[in-house]
Amino acid sequence: MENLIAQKSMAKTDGGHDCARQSSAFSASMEAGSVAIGWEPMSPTDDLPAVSHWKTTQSKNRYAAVERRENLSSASFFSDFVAKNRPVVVPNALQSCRALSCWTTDYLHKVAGNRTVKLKQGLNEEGVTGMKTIMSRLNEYLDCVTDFEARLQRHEVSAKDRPPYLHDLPLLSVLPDAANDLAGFPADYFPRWYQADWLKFAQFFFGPSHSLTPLHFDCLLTHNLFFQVRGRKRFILLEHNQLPLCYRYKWRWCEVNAENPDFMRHPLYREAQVQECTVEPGDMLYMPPGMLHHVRSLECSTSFNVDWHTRASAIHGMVALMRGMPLKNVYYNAVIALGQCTGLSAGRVLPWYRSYLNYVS
Ligand SMILES: O=C(O)CCC(=O)C(=O)O
Ligand SMILES: [Fe+2]
Repeated sequence: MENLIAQKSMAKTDGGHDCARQSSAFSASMEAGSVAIGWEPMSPTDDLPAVSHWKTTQSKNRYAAVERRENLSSASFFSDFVAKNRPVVVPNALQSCRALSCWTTDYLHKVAGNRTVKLKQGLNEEGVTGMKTIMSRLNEYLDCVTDFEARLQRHEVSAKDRPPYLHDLPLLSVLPDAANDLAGFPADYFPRWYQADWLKFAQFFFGPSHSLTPLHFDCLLTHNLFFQVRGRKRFILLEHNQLPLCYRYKWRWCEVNAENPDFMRHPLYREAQVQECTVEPGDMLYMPPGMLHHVRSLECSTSFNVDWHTRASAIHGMVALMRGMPLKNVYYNAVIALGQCTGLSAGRVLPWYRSYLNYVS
C-alpha cells in the first residue's frame, strides 16, 4: 500500500493523470471487501538500479545470439530445431494476425476491463521467494500500468516502482475471443495433436516496462513457443545441461541473476554458456524442453506462449520424477502422454490438464 500512497502524494504535486484515483479506488474496494488489492513497492535493494543506468548497461548484446530464421517452414522447424533441442527466433511469425495491431491497452480495457485477474508481485532479481499473487480488476491494473509508463518517461519513477505482472494466465480467460484476432496464426508449428485446440493451451502475459521473470526452466519440461505481440522482451537463455552451474531451488528456479551475475556468490556460473535474444512484436521464440530463461520486458509488453509436448518429451517429463520433479507435474505430463499415445484428442484430455494452466509454482 505504501507504493500507492507514494504515488498518491506524487500525484498531488504534479496534478496530472495518475494512480491517485485508482489508489483510492483500490483502498475503497478493499474496505468494501472486494477482490482488488493494492500493491506494495519492492524493497529498495531489490531489482534494478535507476532506469537510465539500466538502459545503458542492459541493452548491450553481451551473449551469443540465438539463431533467427525468417520464413522458417514447419518441416525445417521440427527437423532443424525441435529434433536438435536448439532455440530459434522466427521474426514476424504473427504477421498476418490482427492481434498485432489490435491488442492495445484500449482494446484490453474495452473487451476485458471488467474481468478480475490474478497478478504476480515481487518477481524480481532476488528470485521468487517473496512473490505474492493479488487480484485486481483488469481496467484498474491497466490504468496503473499506463500511469507508470508515463511517469517512467518523465523519470519520476524507476524500475522498482513498477506495478505487478499479469503473468501466465490462460489466454482465453482474459480474451475469450482471441481466436478471431489470431486468424492466420501458424498452428503447424505445433505437433498435429495440438493443432485444433492449441489456443486452449495458450497463456497470456501483460506487464509494464522492466517486468522480470527470473531464471528458471518450464516446470513440466515442455517445449515452449513464445509469441511477442507488443513491446520487446529480452531473453537470456542457457541449455538445460547448464543447470548445475545455476544454483537451482524449488525444482525450477535458479538463484543466479542472469543480467548481473554475482560470481562471488555463484562461482560456478562463471563457466556457464549463455545465449540471448530480443523478441519484437510479431516474433516467435522456440525454447526446447528444460531451457533456462530469464526474461525482461524492455517496454510495456504483451505476449502469449504455449507449452507443448511431443510423445517423447511427455514421457521424459514423467521420468523426471527421479530428478525431483514434483508429483503434481508428473501427473500433468502423464495426462499429455496418455492423450498422445492413445489418440485421445487434446480437447478431450484438457479437463484433467486445465488446473496446470492456472497453477502458480
Ligand atoms: O515473458 C515472461 O516474462 C516469461 C516467459 C516464460 O517464462 C515462458 O514463456 O515460459
Ligand atoms: Fe518459462
